[in-house]
Amino acid sequence: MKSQNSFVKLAAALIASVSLFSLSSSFATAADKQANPYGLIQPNELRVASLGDAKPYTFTDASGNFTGFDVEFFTDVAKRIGINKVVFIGQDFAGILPSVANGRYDVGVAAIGITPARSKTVDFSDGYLAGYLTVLTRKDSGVTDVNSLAKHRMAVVQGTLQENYAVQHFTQTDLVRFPDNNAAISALNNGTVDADFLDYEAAKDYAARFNLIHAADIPSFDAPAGFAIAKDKPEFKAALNKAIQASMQDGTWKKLYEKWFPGSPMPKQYLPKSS
Ligand code: SNW
Repeated sequence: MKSQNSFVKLAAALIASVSLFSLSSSFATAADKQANPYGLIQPNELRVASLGDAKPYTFTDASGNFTGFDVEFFTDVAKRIGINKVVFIGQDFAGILPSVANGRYDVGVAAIGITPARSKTVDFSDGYLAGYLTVLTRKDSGVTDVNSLAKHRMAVVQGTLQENYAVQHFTQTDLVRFPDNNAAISALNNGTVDADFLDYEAAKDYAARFNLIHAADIPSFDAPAGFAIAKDKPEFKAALNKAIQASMQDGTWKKLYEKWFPGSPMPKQYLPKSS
């Protein structure tokens, strides 16, 4: 009898302590949620994987600060969700999505096209840019359009939609893979390759700087750029989307677009509904 009694007491004590423990841990998660509702690495800061050489989307200026359309637009979006500290860190493009997926960064911002394949690794915000992929070339290269690309060497940055597209559509072209835009454009300028396949606005910038020409502009509207975040962060994703829509509706997106992409056609879906 006695031993049964103490067993009951022990069991009761155990149950009490377990439920106390789970109570306190559910308090802790509720408090965490309040202090860090979006599940960020640091609650009041956004750590952003980006690119230092994708002007005018994202690049570093003469003093090493990140700037460009994506940088200013994301900084505006961050402010709208109450975060003023946004830290951009330059990566190779191919490293961005894996490191966002494994939690080294809160978000990836670099004109990253939303595709079903990439959506297996990360989640994306709503789209905020839709444009073209450009084959850029020298005037003396012999490349004048997509048909004359055969037998020529063309640069692509590893992991980009351009690499994918070229593998599928330019099967007679010798692809030369580079880690970043700087290396790819140097190869074009020094004659190691005859073309460089990159985003339209970056191509436009290089064309003006180095006297290069667009041999082809290929629509990529089915893969609009979005902000990449780790999977299973519905609160973070919803907050980003709400802020993106607010920035588009009050004309901020439009103002930044005109600043960074002067003369480029503006996708209507991102303009204020009233206009
Ligand atoms: O798919 C396009 C989109 O329509 C818009 O023009 C912005 O660029 C894209 O997202 C394609 N960007 C490439 C990619 O996602 C390369 C990104 C980069 O070089 N930073 O692979």
